Amino acid sequence: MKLVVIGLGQCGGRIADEFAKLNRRAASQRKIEIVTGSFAVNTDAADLSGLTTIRRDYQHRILIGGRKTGGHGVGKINELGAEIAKDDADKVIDAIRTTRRFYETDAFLLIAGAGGGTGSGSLPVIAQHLKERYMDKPVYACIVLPFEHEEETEERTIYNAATCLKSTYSVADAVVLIDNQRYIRKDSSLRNNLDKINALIAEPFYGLLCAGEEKKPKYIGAKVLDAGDIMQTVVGWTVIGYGTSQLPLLRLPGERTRDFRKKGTETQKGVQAMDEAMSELSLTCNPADSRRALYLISAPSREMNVDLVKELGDYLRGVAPQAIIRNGDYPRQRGLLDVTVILSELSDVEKIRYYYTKSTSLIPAVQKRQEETATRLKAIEDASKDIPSLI
Ligand SMILES: Nc1nc2c(ncn2[C@@H]2O[C@H](COP(=O)(O)OP(=O)(O)OP(=O)(O)O)[C@@H](O)[C@H]2O)c(=O)[nH]1
Ligand SMILES: [Mg+2]
Repeated sequence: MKLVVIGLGQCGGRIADEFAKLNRRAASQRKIEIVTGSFAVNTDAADLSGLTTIRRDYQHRILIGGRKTGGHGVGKINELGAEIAKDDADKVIDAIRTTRRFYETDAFLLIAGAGGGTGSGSLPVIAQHLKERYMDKPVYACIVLPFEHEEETEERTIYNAATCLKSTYSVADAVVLIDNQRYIRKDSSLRNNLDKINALIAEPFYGLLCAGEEKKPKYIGAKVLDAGDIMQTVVGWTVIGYGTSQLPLLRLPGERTRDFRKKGTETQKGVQAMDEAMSELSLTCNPADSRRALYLISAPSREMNVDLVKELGDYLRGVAPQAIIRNGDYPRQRGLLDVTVILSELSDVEKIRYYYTKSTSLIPAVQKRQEETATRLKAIEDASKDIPSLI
Protein backbone atom coordinates (compact mmCIF):
# COMPACT_ATOMS: atom_id res chain seq x y z
CA MET A 1 0.00 0.00 0.00
CA LYS A 2 1.25 3.45 -0.90
CA LEU A 3 0.40 6.49 1.21
CA VAL A 4 0.74 10.23 1.01
CA VAL A 5 1.58 11.13 4.61
CA ILE A 6 0.83 14.60 5.99
CA GLY A 7 1.90 15.53 9.52
CA LEU A 8 0.25 18.57 11.08
CA GLY A 9 1.68 20.50 14.04
CA GLN A 10 4.79 19.43 15.90
CA CYS A 11 3.68 15.94 16.90
CA GLY A 12 2.21 15.17 13.46
CA GLY A 13 5.25 16.53 11.61
CA ARG A 14 7.65 14.47 13.66
CA ILE A 15 5.70 11.24 13.17
CA ALA A 16 5.35 11.98 9.43
CA ASP A 17 9.15 12.30 9.46
CA GLU A 18 9.26 8.73 10.85
CA PHE A 19 7.12 7.56 7.93
CA ALA A 20 9.58 9.25 5.56
CA LYS A 21 12.29 7.16 7.28
CA LEU A 22 10.23 3.97 6.88
CA ASN A 23 10.00 4.71 3.19
CA ARG A 24 13.78 5.11 2.93
CA ARG A 25 14.19 1.81 4.72
CA ALA A 26 11.74 0.09 2.35
CA ALA A 27 13.60 1.53 -0.64
CA SER A 28 17.05 0.49 0.56
CA GLN A 29 16.25 -2.87 2.16
CA ARG A 30 13.40 -4.05 -0.05
CA LYS A 31 13.48 -1.89 -3.20
CA ILE A 32 9.86 -0.90 -2.78
CA GLU A 33 8.01 2.34 -2.22
CA ILE A 34 5.40 2.72 0.53
CA VAL A 35 5.16 6.51 0.88
CA THR A 36 4.79 8.49 -2.36
CA GLY A 37 5.04 11.83 -0.58
CA SER A 38 5.61 13.02 2.97
CA PHE A 39 4.72 16.52 4.13
CA ALA A 40 4.78 18.52 7.34
CA VAL A 41 2.38 21.40 7.90
CA ASN A 42 2.87 23.81 10.80
CA THR A 43 2.34 27.36 12.04
CA ASP A 44 5.73 27.10 13.69
CA ALA A 45 8.77 27.61 11.49
CA ALA A 46 11.27 26.27 14.07
CA ASP A 47 9.41 22.95 14.37
CA LEU A 48 9.55 22.52 10.60
CA SER A 49 13.28 23.07 10.45
CA GLY A 50 13.87 20.50 13.21
CA LEU A 51 12.71 17.59 11.02
CA THR A 52 15.32 15.29 9.51
CA THR A 53 13.94 13.32 6.58
CA ILE A 54 11.02 15.14 4.96
CA ARG A 55 12.34 17.18 2.04
CA ARG A 56 13.48 20.63 3.06
CA ASP A 57 11.74 22.75 0.43
CA TYR A 58 8.70 24.92 1.20
CA GLN A 59 6.44 22.54 -0.73
CA HIS A 60 7.16 19.67 1.67
CA ARG A 61 7.61 21.66 4.88
CA ILE A 62 4.63 23.92 4.61
CA LEU A 63 4.34 26.98 6.86
CA ILE A 64 0.75 28.15 7.30
CA GLY A 65 -0.71 31.20 9.03
CA GLY A 66 2.59 33.07 8.79
CA ARG A 67 0.91 36.48 9.03
CA LYS A 68 -1.37 35.54 11.92
CA THR A 69 1.17 33.79 14.13
CA GLY A 70 4.47 35.24 13.00
CA GLY A 71 5.71 31.67 12.58
CA HIS A 72 5.37 30.87 16.30
CA GLY A 73 2.46 28.46 16.58
CA VAL A 74 -1.04 29.01 17.91
CA GLY A 75 -0.36 28.30 21.59
CA LYS A 76 -2.83 25.45 21.97
CA ILE A 77 -5.84 27.38 20.65
CA ASN A 78 -7.11 24.80 18.20
CA GLU A 79 -9.92 27.04 16.91
CA LEU A 80 -7.13 29.27 15.62
CA GLY A 81 -5.38 26.23 14.11
CA ALA A 82 -8.61 25.37 12.29
CA GLU A 83 -9.13 28.96 11.13
CA ILE A 84 -5.62 29.18 9.69
CA ALA A 85 -6.00 25.82 7.95
CA LYS A 86 -9.20 27.04 6.28
CA ASP A 87 -7.39 30.15 5.00
CA ASP A 88 -4.34 28.22 3.79
CA ALA A 89 -5.91 24.91 2.69
CA ASP A 90 -5.21 25.62 -0.99
CA LYS A 91 -1.53 26.09 -0.25
CA VAL A 92 -1.44 22.63 1.37
CA ILE A 93 -3.51 20.88 -1.32
CA ASP A 94 -1.44 22.45 -4.13
CA ALA A 95 1.76 21.18 -2.51
CA ILE A 96 0.36 17.66 -2.11
CA ARG A 97 -0.61 17.65 -5.77
CA THR A 98 3.07 17.92 -6.70
CA THR A 99 3.69 14.38 -5.33
CA ARG A 100 5.53 12.28 -7.87
CA ARG A 101 3.42 9.35 -9.02
CA PHE A 102 0.47 10.77 -7.14
CA TYR A 103 -1.84 8.56 -9.23
CA GLU A 104 -0.25 5.44 -7.66
CA THR A 105 -1.17 6.58 -4.15
CA ASP A 106 -3.81 4.42 -2.46
CA ALA A 107 -4.75 6.70 0.44
CA PHE A 108 -3.89 9.75 2.52
CA LEU A 109 -2.69 9.48 6.09
CA LEU A 110 -2.97 12.65 8.21
CA ILE A 111 -1.26 12.71 11.59
CA ALA A 112 -1.57 15.12 14.55
CA GLY A 113 -1.48 15.37 18.32
CA ALA A 114 -5.02 15.91 19.62
CA GLY A 115 -3.99 18.05 22.60
CA GLY A 116 -2.14 20.87 20.81
CA GLY A 117 -3.42 23.77 18.72
CA THR A 118 -2.11 23.62 15.18
CA GLY A 119 -2.37 19.91 14.42
CA SER A 120 -5.53 19.35 16.43
CA GLY A 121 -7.34 22.22 14.69
CA SER A 122 -6.00 21.84 11.17
CA LEU A 123 -6.24 18.06 10.70
CA PRO A 124 -10.04 17.88 10.34
CA VAL A 125 -10.04 20.90 8.02
CA ILE A 126 -7.39 19.48 5.68
CA ALA A 127 -9.07 16.05 5.81
CA GLN A 128 -12.31 17.63 4.66
CA HIS A 129 -10.60 19.41 1.75
CA LEU A 130 -8.89 16.20 0.65
CA LYS A 131 -12.18 14.27 0.83
CA GLU A 132 -13.90 16.85 -1.33
CA ARG A 133 -11.08 16.98 -3.86
CA TYR A 134 -10.17 13.29 -4.13
CA MET A 135 -13.25 11.20 -3.81
CA ASP A 136 -11.53 7.99 -4.93
CA LYS A 137 -8.83 7.98 -2.22
CA PRO A 138 -9.61 7.22 1.42
CA VAL A 139 -8.47 9.76 4.00
CA TYR A 140 -7.19 8.19 7.21
CA ALA A 141 -6.29 10.10 10.35
CA CYS A 142 -3.85 9.05 13.00
CA ILE A 143 -4.52 10.95 16.21
CA VAL A 144 -2.11 10.97 19.12
CA LEU A 145 -3.84 11.32 22.48
CA PRO A 146 -2.14 13.33 25.23
CA PHE A 147 -0.17 12.01 28.21
CA GLU A 148 -2.12 11.76 31.48
CA HIS A 149 -0.08 14.51 33.12
CA GLU A 150 -1.10 16.91 30.33
CA GLU A 151 -4.77 16.11 30.88
CA GLU A 152 -4.41 16.68 34.61
CA THR A 153 -2.65 20.02 34.42
CA GLU A 154 -4.34 21.65 31.47
CA GLU A 155 -8.08 21.51 30.79
CA ARG A 156 -7.56 22.88 27.32
CA THR A 157 -5.86 19.59 26.41
CA ILE A 158 -9.06 17.61 26.97
CA TYR A 159 -11.18 20.17 25.20
CA ASN A 160 -8.80 20.17 22.18
CA ALA A 161 -8.83 16.37 22.08
CA ALA A 162 -12.64 16.21 22.18
CA THR A 163 -13.16 18.79 19.42
CA CYS A 164 -10.42 17.29 17.24
CA LEU A 165 -11.78 13.73 17.61
CA LYS A 166 -15.37 14.69 16.93
CA SER A 167 -14.55 16.78 13.85
CA THR A 168 -12.09 14.27 12.43
CA TYR A 169 -14.44 11.32 12.88
CA SER A 170 -17.10 13.18 10.93
CA VAL A 171 -14.90 13.62 7.83
CA ALA A 172 -12.20 10.93 7.75
CA ASP A 173 -12.74 7.33 6.60
CA ALA A 174 -11.00 6.04 9.72
CA VAL A 175 -9.33 7.39 12.84
CA VAL A 176 -6.37 5.42 14.16
CA LEU A 177 -6.04 6.17 17.88
CA ILE A 178 -2.63 6.29 19.51
CA ASP A 179 -2.35 6.89 23.25
CA ASN A 180 0.95 8.51 24.24
CA GLN A 181 0.50 7.22 27.77
CA ARG A 182 0.66 3.58 26.56
CA TYR A 183 4.27 3.98 25.52
CA ILE A 184 5.55 5.18 28.86
CA ARG A 185 3.53 2.63 30.79
CA LYS A 186 5.52 0.02 28.93
CA ASP A 187 8.87 1.67 29.53
CA SER A 188 9.06 4.71 31.82
CA SER A 189 12.47 5.72 30.44
CA LEU A 190 10.55 6.83 27.35
CA ARG A 191 8.89 9.68 29.23
CA ASN A 192 11.40 12.16 27.91
CA ASN A 193 12.11 10.44 24.67
CA LEU A 194 9.53 11.45 22.11
CA ASP A 195 11.77 10.36 19.22
CA LYS A 196 11.76 6.82 20.51
CA ILE A 197 7.98 6.88 21.03
CA ASN A 198 7.52 8.19 17.48
CA ALA A 199 9.60 5.34 16.08
CA LEU A 200 7.48 2.84 18.06
CA ILE A 201 4.29 4.45 16.76
CA ALA A 202 5.39 4.16 13.12
CA GLU A 203 6.97 0.69 13.26
CA PRO A 204 3.80 -1.48 12.94
CA PHE A 205 3.00 0.22 9.64
CA TYR A 206 6.22 -0.97 8.01
CA GLY A 207 5.28 -4.59 7.30
CA LEU A 208 1.66 -3.68 6.76
CA LEU A 209 2.51 -1.25 3.96
CA CYS A 210 5.31 -3.34 2.45
CA ALA A 211 3.41 -6.65 2.24
CA GLY A 212 1.23 -5.72 -0.74
CA GLU A 213 4.04 -3.93 -2.61
CA GLU A 214 6.46 -6.88 -2.95
CA LYS A 215 7.23 -7.86 -6.52
CA LYS A 216 9.65 -10.78 -6.06
CA PRO A 217 7.84 -14.15 -5.95
CA LYS A 218 9.92 -15.42 -3.03
CA TYR A 219 8.67 -12.61 -0.81
CA ILE A 220 5.04 -13.06 -1.73
CA GLY A 221 3.00 -14.97 0.84
CA ALA A 222 0.39 -17.69 0.38
CA LYS A 223 -2.19 -15.03 1.24
CA VAL A 224 -1.06 -11.51 0.38
CA LEU A 225 -2.45 -8.70 2.49
CA ASP A 226 -2.75 -5.85 0.00
CA ALA A 227 -4.10 -2.29 -0.11
CA GLY A 228 -7.59 -3.63 -0.86
CA ASP A 229 -7.66 -5.74 2.31
CA ILE A 230 -6.48 -2.80 4.40
CA MET A 231 -9.03 -0.43 2.87
CA GLN A 232 -11.80 -2.96 3.43
CA THR A 233 -10.82 -3.29 7.08
CA VAL A 234 -9.92 0.21 8.24
CA VAL A 235 -13.15 2.08 8.97
CA GLY A 236 -14.16 4.36 11.86
CA TRP A 237 -12.42 4.16 15.25
CA THR A 238 -9.35 1.96 14.88
CA VAL A 239 -6.42 0.70 16.97
CA ILE A 240 -3.23 -1.07 15.96
CA GLY A 241 -0.99 -3.52 17.80
CA TYR A 242 2.37 -5.10 17.11
CA GLY A 243 4.29 -7.96 18.72
CA THR A 244 7.47 -9.89 17.96
CA SER A 245 9.11 -13.19 18.84
CA GLN A 246 12.77 -13.98 18.31
CA LEU A 247 13.50 -17.11 16.28
CA PRO A 248 16.73 -19.10 16.28
CA LEU A 249 18.68 -17.83 13.28
CA LEU A 250 20.25 -21.09 12.29
CA ARG A 251 18.73 -24.48 11.86
CA LEU A 252 20.89 -27.27 13.29
CA PRO A 253 22.45 -29.58 10.72
CA GLY A 254 20.13 -32.49 9.98
CA GLU A 255 17.18 -30.78 11.65
CA ARG A 256 14.02 -31.65 9.80
CA THR A 257 11.60 -28.94 8.75
CA ARG A 258 8.58 -31.16 8.95
CA ASP A 259 9.20 -32.21 12.52
CA PHE A 260 5.84 -31.93 14.29
CA ARG A 261 7.49 -30.77 17.53
CA LYS A 262 9.19 -27.94 15.65
CA LYS A 263 5.87 -26.93 14.17
CA GLY A 264 4.41 -26.74 17.68
CA THR A 265 7.16 -24.31 18.71
CA GLU A 266 6.50 -22.08 15.71
CA THR A 267 2.85 -21.87 16.59
CA GLN A 268 3.76 -21.06 20.19
CA LYS A 269 6.07 -18.24 19.00
CA GLY A 270 3.25 -16.93 16.84
CA VAL A 271 0.78 -16.92 19.71
CA GLN A 272 3.35 -15.19 21.90
CA ALA A 273 3.75 -12.39 19.32
CA MET A 274 -0.02 -12.14 18.96
CA ASP A 275 -0.40 -11.91 22.75
CA GLU A 276 2.04 -9.02 22.78
CA ALA A 277 0.26 -7.27 19.89
CA MET A 278 -3.08 -7.53 21.69
CA SER A 279 -1.80 -6.37 25.04
CA GLU A 280 0.12 -3.47 23.49
CA LEU A 281 -2.70 -2.04 21.40
CA SER A 282 -2.18 1.64 20.58
CA LEU A 283 -5.12 2.48 22.88
CA THR A 284 -6.83 0.35 25.51
CA CYS A 285 -10.13 -0.90 24.15
CA ASN A 286 -12.33 -3.96 24.22
CA PRO A 287 -11.53 -6.12 21.15
CA ALA A 288 -15.07 -7.52 21.31
CA ASP A 289 -16.30 -4.09 20.17
CA SER A 290 -14.57 -4.35 16.79
CA ARG A 291 -16.50 -5.23 13.66
CA ARG A 292 -13.53 -5.53 11.29
CA ALA A 293 -10.05 -6.80 12.03
CA LEU A 294 -6.91 -8.02 10.32
CA TYR A 295 -3.65 -9.69 11.22
CA LEU A 296 -0.40 -9.98 9.31
CA ILE A 297 2.30 -12.51 10.20
CA SER A 298 5.83 -11.84 8.96
CA ALA A 299 8.46 -14.53 9.38
CA PRO A 300 11.01 -16.40 7.27
CA SER A 301 9.02 -18.57 4.85
CA ARG A 302 10.27 -21.81 6.42
CA GLU A 303 8.82 -20.74 9.77
CA MET A 304 5.38 -20.11 8.37
CA ASN A 305 2.78 -22.85 8.15
CA VAL A 306 -0.94 -23.34 7.82
CA ASP A 307 -1.36 -24.28 11.49
CA LEU A 308 0.22 -21.03 12.60
CA VAL A 309 -2.04 -18.90 10.40
CA LYS A 310 -5.09 -20.86 11.55
CA GLU A 311 -4.14 -20.69 15.24
CA LEU A 312 -3.80 -16.91 15.11
CA GLY A 313 -7.09 -16.63 13.23
CA ASP A 314 -8.81 -18.67 15.96
CA TYR A 315 -7.18 -16.48 18.60
CA LEU A 316 -8.52 -13.29 17.03
CA ARG A 317 -11.96 -14.76 16.43
CA GLY A 318 -12.07 -15.70 20.11
CA VAL A 319 -11.50 -12.14 21.31
CA ALA A 320 -13.35 -10.33 18.50
CA PRO A 321 -16.24 -12.68 17.68
CA GLN A 322 -18.25 -10.10 15.76
CA ALA A 323 -15.44 -8.95 13.48
CA ILE A 324 -14.93 -9.81 9.82
CA ILE A 325 -11.30 -10.93 9.91
CA ARG A 326 -8.81 -10.61 7.08
CA ASN A 327 -5.28 -11.97 7.22
CA GLY A 328 -2.02 -12.28 5.38
CA ASP A 329 1.42 -13.87 5.62
CA TYR A 330 4.59 -12.12 4.57
CA PRO A 331 7.71 -14.28 4.16
CA ARG A 332 10.34 -11.59 4.72
CA GLN A 333 11.77 -11.29 8.21
CA ARG A 334 15.03 -12.86 9.34
CA GLY A 335 15.34 -14.32 12.82
CA LEU A 336 12.06 -12.74 13.81
CA LEU A 337 8.41 -13.53 13.72
CA ASP A 338 6.14 -10.53 14.02
CA VAL A 339 2.42 -10.04 14.14
CA THR A 340 0.55 -6.82 13.33
CA VAL A 341 -3.10 -6.55 14.33
CA ILE A 342 -5.68 -3.94 13.42
CA LEU A 343 -9.01 -3.75 15.22
CA SER A 344 -11.39 -1.45 13.40
CA GLU A 345 -14.94 -0.16 13.27
CA LEU A 346 -14.96 -0.14 17.08
CA SER A 347 -18.49 0.42 18.34
CA ASP A 348 -17.30 1.83 21.65
CA VAL A 349 -14.11 3.46 22.90
CA GLU A 350 -14.14 4.36 26.58
CA LYS A 351 -11.40 6.98 26.34
CA ILE A 352 -13.24 8.92 23.67
CA ARG A 353 -16.44 8.87 25.66
CA TYR A 354 -14.38 10.24 28.56
CA TYR A 355 -13.08 13.17 26.48
CA TYR A 356 -16.57 13.99 25.26
CA THR A 357 -18.21 13.85 28.68
CA LYS A 358 -15.44 15.72 30.42
CA SER A 359 -15.36 18.47 27.77
CA THR A 360 -19.09 18.94 27.89
CA SER A 361 -18.85 19.59 31.60
CA LEU A 362 -15.94 21.99 30.98
CA ILE A 363 -17.78 24.12 28.44
CA PRO A 364 -19.75 26.27 30.96
CA ALA A 365 -16.52 26.99 32.87
CA VAL A 366 -14.65 27.90 29.66
CA GLN A 367 -17.49 30.19 28.57
CA LYS A 368 -17.64 31.83 31.99
CA ARG A 369 -13.92 32.54 31.82
CA GLN A 370 -14.25 34.01 28.33
CA GLU A 371 -17.11 36.24 29.50
CA GLU A 372 -15.10 37.41 32.51
CA THR A 373 -12.16 38.30 30.28
CA ALA A 374 -14.46 40.17 27.92
CA THR A 375 -16.04 42.10 30.83
CA ARG A 376 -12.62 43.08 32.16
CA LEU A 377 -11.42 44.24 28.75
CA LYS A 378 -14.61 46.22 28.41
CA ALA A 379 -13.96 47.87 31.78
CA ILE A 380 -10.50 49.03 30.68
CA GLU A 381 -11.92 50.32 27.43
CA ASP A 382 -14.63 52.21 29.28
CA ALA A 383 -12.08 53.80 31.59
CA SER A 384 -10.19 55.10 28.55
CA LYS A 385 -13.17 56.63 26.83
CA ASP A 386 -12.21 60.26 27.52
CA ILE A 387 -8.54 59.81 26.50
CA PRO A 388 -7.71 61.17 23.03
CA SER A 389 -6.52 58.57 20.52
CA LEU A 390 -3.38 58.95 18.39
CA ILE A 391 -4.72 56.96 15.44
N1 LIG B 1 4.16 10.98 20.43
C1 LIG B 1 4.44 12.28 20.35
N2 LIG B 1 3.65 13.17 20.93
C2 LIG B 1 3.96 14.47 20.81
C3 LIG B 1 5.13 14.92 20.12
N3 LIG B 1 5.17 16.28 20.19
C4 LIG B 1 4.08 16.67 20.88
N4 LIG B 1 3.35 15.59 21.24
C5 LIG B 1 2.06 15.58 21.96
O1 LIG B 1 1.15 16.37 21.17
C6 LIG B 1 0.39 17.25 21.97
C7 LIG B 1 0.74 18.67 21.64
O2 LIG B 1 0.67 18.87 20.29
P1 LIG B 1 1.78 19.60 19.41
O3 LIG B 1 1.93 18.79 18.18
O4 LIG B 1 3.00 19.90 20.20
O5 LIG B 1 1.02 20.97 19.12
P2 LIG B 1 0.90 21.73 17.74
O6 LIG B 1 -0.02 20.99 16.85
O7 LIG B 1 2.26 22.02 17.22
O8 LIG B 1 0.13 23.07 18.18
P3 LIG B 1 0.70 24.43 18.86
O9 LIG B 1 2.12 24.20 19.24
O10 LIG B 1 -0.24 24.65 20.00
O11 LIG B 1 0.55 25.46 17.78
C8 LIG B 1 0.73 16.90 23.39
O12 LIG B 1 -0.23 15.98 23.86
C9 LIG B 1 2.12 16.25 23.29
O13 LIG B 1 2.35 15.32 24.30
C10 LIG B 1 5.95 13.93 19.52
O14 LIG B 1 6.97 14.20 18.88
N5 LIG B 1 5.55 12.63 19.67
MG1 LIG C 1 3.63 23.58 17.88
